[in-house]
Amino acid sequence: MINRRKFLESAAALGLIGALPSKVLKAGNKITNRGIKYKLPIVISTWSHGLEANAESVRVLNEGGGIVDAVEKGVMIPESDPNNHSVGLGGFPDITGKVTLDASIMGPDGNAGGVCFLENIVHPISVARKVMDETPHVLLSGSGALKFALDNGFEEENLLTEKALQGWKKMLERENRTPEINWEEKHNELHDTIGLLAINEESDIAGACTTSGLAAKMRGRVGDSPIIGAGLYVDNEIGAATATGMGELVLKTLGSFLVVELMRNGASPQQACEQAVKRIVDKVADHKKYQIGLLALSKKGEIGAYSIQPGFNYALYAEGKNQLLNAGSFYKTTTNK
Ligand code: SD4
Repeated sequence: MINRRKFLESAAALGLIGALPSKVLKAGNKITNRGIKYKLPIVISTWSHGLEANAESVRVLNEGGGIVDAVEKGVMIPESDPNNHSVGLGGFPDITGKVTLDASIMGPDGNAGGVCFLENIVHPISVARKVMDETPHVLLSGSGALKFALDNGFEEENLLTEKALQGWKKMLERENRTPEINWEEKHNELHDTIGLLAINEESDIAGACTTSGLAAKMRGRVGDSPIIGAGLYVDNEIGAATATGMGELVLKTLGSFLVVELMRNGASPQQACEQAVKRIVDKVADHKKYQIGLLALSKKGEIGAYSIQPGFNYALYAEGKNQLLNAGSFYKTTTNK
């Protein structure tokens, strides 16, 4: 469970307290989602930055926008926030001091696009969208992705802010530099990808996922977020899933695809997230060192959320309310200490 004081501090820092329903502010609030079916539309996304992203997605839907526009525009909010050190502008750099970005998007028609190891572009999600809409490919990487972006009118920008640079320097001073992400006491200080799933009134589903990846990662490292089936998966007949946390664990288990396949075989989104986390726990020997959070959304309007460690929260917009909720977790106290 996220520490209440830290949660309130971080929510206050984000200016969200006023927007949060009192339910969220109660320590110990947890939902399991079993059997709850919401009216459409629904938007669900990872971490507290998801509140603003959801609000933007809903705005797009309310104005008659398409479901793919809604997910793209939603995640563009944290991408352009310099105070968010896990996505887009202001992201923590890799070990060489360069910010490198991963993103993917998938629509109800089964089409998908992604970019990885992309530098100097604030909105990798929009480049991923162009890959999806305007090329026969799914994934472009590195200098090829950058060239494609520039050819399509995107402009280069320095993404490394002074604050991110200072935070990165402090990180490098630490003796233990094993990647650590999403632990309850470090929430909002370290790395939080945004994965966002949405379903509109017509029951069409789309998803988007974007990140600067692990802070101080090896040069060239690509995580789960741009890989269709790992960080994001959508099947318009079944539902969608997205992942956050230590990407290597999600890549080894194709987490999002697994969640959707479990739903296809009859699991509810909540059961599917729990079973997929259990799979990671069973199959990945060093999983206790890491955090993974999974979100799922079904065609019927149910949601699921679950993580390995306590401390994973997510933003849910449903039936007119946009709220931050805590996910249940496999371990009830953190296991990396
Ligand atoms: C990655 N999954 O690059 C991302 C990082 C993340 O919350 O999700 N952090 O491995």
